[in-house]
Amino acid sequence: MSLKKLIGNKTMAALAVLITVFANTSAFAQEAAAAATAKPVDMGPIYKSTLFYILLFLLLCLFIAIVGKALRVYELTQETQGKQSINWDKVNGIIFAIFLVVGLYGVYWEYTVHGEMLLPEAASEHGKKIDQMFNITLIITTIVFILTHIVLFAFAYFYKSSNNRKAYYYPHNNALERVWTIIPALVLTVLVLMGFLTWRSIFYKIEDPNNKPLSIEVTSSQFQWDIRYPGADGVVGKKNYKKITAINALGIDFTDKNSLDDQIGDEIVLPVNKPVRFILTSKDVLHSFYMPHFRVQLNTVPGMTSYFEFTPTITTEQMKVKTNDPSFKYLLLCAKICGANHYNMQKPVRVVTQAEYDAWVVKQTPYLTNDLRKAFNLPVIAEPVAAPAKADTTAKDTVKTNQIALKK
Ligand SMILES: [Cu+2]
Repeated sequence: MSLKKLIGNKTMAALAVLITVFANTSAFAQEAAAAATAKPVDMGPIYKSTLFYILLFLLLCLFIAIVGKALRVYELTQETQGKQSINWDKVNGIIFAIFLVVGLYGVYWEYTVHGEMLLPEAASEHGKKIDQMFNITLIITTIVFILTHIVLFAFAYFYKSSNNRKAYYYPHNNALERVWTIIPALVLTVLVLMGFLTWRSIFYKIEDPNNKPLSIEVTSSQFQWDIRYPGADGVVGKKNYKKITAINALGIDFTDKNSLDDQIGDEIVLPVNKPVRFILTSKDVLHSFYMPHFRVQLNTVPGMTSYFEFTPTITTEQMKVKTNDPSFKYLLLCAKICGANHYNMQKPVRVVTQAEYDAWVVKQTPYLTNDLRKAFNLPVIAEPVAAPAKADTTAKDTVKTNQIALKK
C-alpha cells in the first residue's frame, strides 16, 4: 500500500471518527430532548456545580484537540500531494486584524454601556476637581490605548511573515528612544503634579473665619456608624476609650464641658453650601468612610483621628431632579472589607437647606442621659413625666449591670 493511500485511509478514518462522534452526540441530544419534553430538568444546581465547568473545560479541550488533529491530517495530505498547505502566518495576521476591530468595538461598547452607569455629577466643591482629574486621565489614556493598539495589531497584520520579502534589520535609534521616553515622562509628570496639587487643595485648607466648618464626629465599629453632632457650642467634646461602658458606648468624656451638649445623630444631615468637617475614628478595626457622591473616602483607624472637610453643593431634593430618580439617596458606606457584615455598613445622608438643618438639629437626642450624669457626678435633670421608653430600658440595664458587678 503506498503512503498516499495510507494517509488517504487515515483521513477516511479520521472523518469516520468525526462522523461517529457527531452522530452519537446528536443521538444523545435527541434522547435528551425527548426526556426534556417528558420532565423538565432543573439546570440551576448543575450550573452552580464546579464539576460541570470542569467537564465543560475538558470537552472544549477535546474539541480543540480533534480540530487540531483533523487539520494536521489535512495538511499532511496536501503536502504529500505536493499542494500548498495552510499558510498559518496569513491566518495569524487575519486573526490579529479581527481582534483589533472586535477589541475596539468592545472598548466603544464598554464606554457607552457601562459609562452610563457612572456616578452622577459630584455633589461637593472638591468633587468637581477630582472628576476633572479623572476625566483628563481617562481621555489621555484612552487616546494612547487606541493609538498603540491600532499600531500593534495593524503592524502584526501588515508585516506578517512572507516568502516575498525579508525583514529589515533595524537594531537601534536614539531619536526614537528619546521621543518615547520624554513624551510619557512629561505626560505622567503633569498627571502626578495635578493629583498632588488637587490633594493639597482638599486636605490643606485655609479656614474662612466667616464660614467655619460644622464639626461632626463619626465612630466606626463592626458593623455600624455612630454619629455625634456638636450641639449648640459647635465643638465635639473629647472622648477616651477608657471611659467606654455599657451606657457610654463611645467613651465620651463628660468632664470636658464641650461634651455636655453633644447629640446623637440617627442619620447624617448636612446643610448645603456649608463646609463640614468630619472627625473620623474607629473602635475596633480599620473601616473606610466612603461617600461616593461627594467623592469622599478616608480610612477610619483605631487609635488615631483623621479628618475630612468638604462642602456639599447639591441638596438631596435637587439631586432627585437631576438624576430623575425620586428615591435618590446620598449614602455613607464602608469601603474596607472589615468583617462578615461589612456589606451592611451603610447610612443615609441628607443634604438640606440651612433652615431645614436648623429645624432638624435641635430635635436630636442629647448624648448625656441622667445615668451618665450620675456616672460623671453631674447634676441630674428632672425627667418629664412621660419619659421615653428607651431611657427606661437603659436604666434597667444599668441596674442589672450593677447587680452583676455587685455579685462579683
Ligand atoms: Cu467597615
